[in-house]
Amino acid sequence: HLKAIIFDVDGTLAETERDGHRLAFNQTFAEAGLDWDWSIELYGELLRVSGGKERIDYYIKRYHPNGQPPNNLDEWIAKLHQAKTRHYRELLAKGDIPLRPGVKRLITEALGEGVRLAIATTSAFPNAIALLEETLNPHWFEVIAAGDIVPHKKPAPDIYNYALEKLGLTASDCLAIEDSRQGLLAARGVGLTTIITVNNYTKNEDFEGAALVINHLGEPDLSCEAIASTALN
Ligand code: XBP
Ligand code: MG
Repeated sequence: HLKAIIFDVDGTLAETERDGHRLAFNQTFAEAGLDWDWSIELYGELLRVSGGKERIDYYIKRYHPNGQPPNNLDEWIAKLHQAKTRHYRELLAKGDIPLRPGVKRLITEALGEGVRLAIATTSAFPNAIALLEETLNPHWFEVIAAGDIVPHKKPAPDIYNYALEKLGLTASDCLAIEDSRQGLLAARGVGLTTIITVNNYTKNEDFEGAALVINHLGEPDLSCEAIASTALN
């Protein structure tokens, strides 16, 4: 019997990466006078590092290894990342980043059936909240586990551990919905049955261990009950 669904945010609830996070990073770089510009293609590689601050750090070390790093690199990155969060929220407020197909239907149905909802994301907390405010309702989610609330980001299982603990449930009562291999590894790391909805950035990844891999949740016969029975059996 399914008690809760734990949703990833980026790439799962909405296609936030290419025209959301990526653009916000680029706007931030331009504003800071940096000539860094993350193309759609390069961003695909950078997405392998989850977490915005971690991604910037990786990019600097990989693509500008001979640059003059500021005295306190971590602090400098954290400041840059704060500006990025501001830009990202401004992009979201324009309403150009809609939910993926079937997301709202599944969530509404789950709520109607008393299935509890939670979020487990690598993204910064203000970003997750902003997306939920724009598209759904943050209050529908009992637990919003995000960003730096745990020390290790996906593919580490920490964020899912945290969410399960806060829900007071064990993995066998719940289902995770993810879009990436990083997310799958994190969810499987705590033993969660996981459904993958792929997107352009993740469609060629290895999803070994997923209970179900689909294009999106918009199939009419993918009711909450059907999903639960496919995945939990
Ligand atoms: C999302 C991420 C995040 C976002 C950027 O991964 O990797 O880093 O790209 O968000 P997932 P922040 O969908 O697996 O949670 O800049 O706020 O970190
Ligand atoms: Mg994701």
